[in-house]
Amino acid sequence: MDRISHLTRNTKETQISIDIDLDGIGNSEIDTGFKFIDHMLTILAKHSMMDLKVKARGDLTHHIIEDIAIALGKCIHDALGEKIGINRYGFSIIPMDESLARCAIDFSDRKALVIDLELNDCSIEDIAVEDLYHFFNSFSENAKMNLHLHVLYGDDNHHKAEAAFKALAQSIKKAKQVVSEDLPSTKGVL
Ligand SMILES: [Mn+2]
Repeated sequence: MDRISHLTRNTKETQISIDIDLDGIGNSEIDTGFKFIDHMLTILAKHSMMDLKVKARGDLTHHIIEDIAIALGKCIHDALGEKIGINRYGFSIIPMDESLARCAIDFSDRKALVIDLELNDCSIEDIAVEDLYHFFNSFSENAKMNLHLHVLYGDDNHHKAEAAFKALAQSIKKAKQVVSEDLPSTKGVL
């Protein structure tokens, strides 16, 4: 069965359209109006081997980034379906030059977020650091996943964020992989 999902989300604040194929080859078409988010979502697709199309417009930066994260999280949750046979867990430690990020995830159907990206400026490129934190909060909530994401060290904020997205991508790549015919839960439901 194809693990694909599409979501169009139109509110008075934003217009978001997302197409995802969990079993893709890392292709992406990303147009959010924010170059740094485009860069990060392109990285997310490439290093998780998901095909991803995102088109987003809206009124305020905070609204647009939040609603992209909501829609993207929902799409991943939807595309995972019953989660039969998936690894469920994924983890990675990824360098980006002098920065190092560590990520561990569980597609548990429950949201938990523990995050510290060690970002010490108010902004990275064309977005606010708080919008980036808000992205991971809304994403983990709507994907219904445990997300533990930490930058262990680094100097450059762009590198730190990029390492974090690459670590998340590598973790998703492992967690979504189908490795058996059984549901990976002693409870019998995910
Ligand atoms: Mn970069």
